[in-house]
Parts: sequence; structure tokens; C-alpha cells
Amino acid sequence: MDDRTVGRAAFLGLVGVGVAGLFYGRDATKVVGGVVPSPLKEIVPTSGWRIYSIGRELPRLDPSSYRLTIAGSVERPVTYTLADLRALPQVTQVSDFHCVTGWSVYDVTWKGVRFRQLLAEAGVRPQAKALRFVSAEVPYDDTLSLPQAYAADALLALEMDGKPLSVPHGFPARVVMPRMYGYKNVKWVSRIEVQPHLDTVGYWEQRGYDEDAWVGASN
Ligand SMILES: Nc1nc2c(c(=O)[nH]1)N[C@H]1C(S)=C(S)[C@@H](COP(=O)(O)O)O[C@H]1N2
Ligand SMILES: [Mo]
Repeated sequence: MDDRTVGRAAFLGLVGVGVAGLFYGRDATKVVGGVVPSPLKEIVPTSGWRIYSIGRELPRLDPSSYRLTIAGSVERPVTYTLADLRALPQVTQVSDFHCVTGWSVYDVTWKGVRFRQLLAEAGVRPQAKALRFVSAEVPYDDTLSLPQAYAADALLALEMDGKPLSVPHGFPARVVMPRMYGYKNVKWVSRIEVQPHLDTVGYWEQRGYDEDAWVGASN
């Protein structure tokens, strides 16, 4: 553990980690910035984001050993390095982000890979119905039906607002599905399972959130 990790762990212990995860609101920014050692400032967002995690420490994935595996109902399971993902055709979009607990962030610029593009090499089998996104932060996961994943504004994001995703926002890769609540937007994605059924229930859905995660339609 380097100093930074120790500092973060201590800080996370200090603020406490509950069901709702970590909270760094805009109002908290000044206070936090003033009382914690400077390495921690990097994890304090300035724009209304709240950082959620189910663990005590944020997963720090090493960009050189990171792998994203696509398996399940595919012709050929594929494993991508981060360089491979960056070499796939990238798209940029601006979209809003809504957490079911009531906060939103507007006009977020995301850059990444559309799921259709991401799955092309693996070859989705005809019977495939859904994608299950497995986070390196075990046991966090969630699912999108194939039509949802193929929506025009859904992607696997590698960048946010012009920079690689920060660690708190899911470096190196997270799901972005803007018209569904935040819990569908799995961070630190390490594996995508292509499933021949639609019945897998995600981490928060097992804990009471609606499986119909369309913003405005549920919860
Ligand atoms: N791995 C992982 N992904 C996650 C979560 C989490 O706790 N762990 N929380 C989800 C929820 S409920 C929301 S609202 C968003 C918040 O995104 P942010 O932490 O980048 O602000 O992440 C989603 N993805
Ligand atoms: Mo959320």
C-alpha cells in the first residue's frame, strides 16, 4: 500500500461506507478539501457527482494488466486489453446522468465504444437476450437486454469530460445508459456475459431497486 492508498482507506473509514456508498457533494467539497491531505482531493468531484462503491476501497485497476472478457452466448470469447478497447471505433456523446436517489448531473461528455461494436468480434449468438456486466468490484453487477444495450446512447465509456475515467468514476471502463438510473451504469467493468435469458437481477435490484430502471418510469 502506498501513502495514497492508506490515506484514502483512512478517509473512507472516517466518512463511513453505508448502503448508499460514498458521498462527496458540491457542498462538502470545500470542507473536505480543507481538512484532508492533498492526495485525497483528486477523489472529490466538483460537479455534483456522488461516488458510489459497495466496498471499503475503490478498485484501482492497473491499466497494463486490465482485461475485459466477453463470453457466454458468443461464437468466440474475446479478451481485450485497454489498448485494444481504445483501438476500437470510438464515439462521443453528451448525456445526462440520473441516480435513483434523486441527484442528476447534466451534459456529461462520454467517449467510448458502442456495444454493437464491442461485441462484433465475439459474434453474438442468435439466441442471445441480455448482457450481464460484471464489475471488478465483486459482487456488483447489472444487466441490460440486448435491445437496451444497442440503444443509440448506450456505450462502454472509457473517457468522461475529455479525460480517461477517474478511478472513482470506474477507470478504465464503465457502462453508460443515460435514460436508465445510475445503478445500471456499472463501473470497473471486467467481464461481459452474453446471456440467452433475461432473468438476471442486478446487485441493487436484488436489494429492492426496480428492474424497470427507465428514468421516470419506476422507483
Ligand atoms: N461497481 C459499481 N458500479 C456502480 C455502483 C457501485 O456501487 N459499484 N453504483 C451505481 C450507482 S447506484 C450510481 S448512481 C452510479 C454513480 O456513478 P458515480 O459513482 O460515477 O457517480 O454508479 C453505479 N455503478
Ligand atoms: Mo444510484
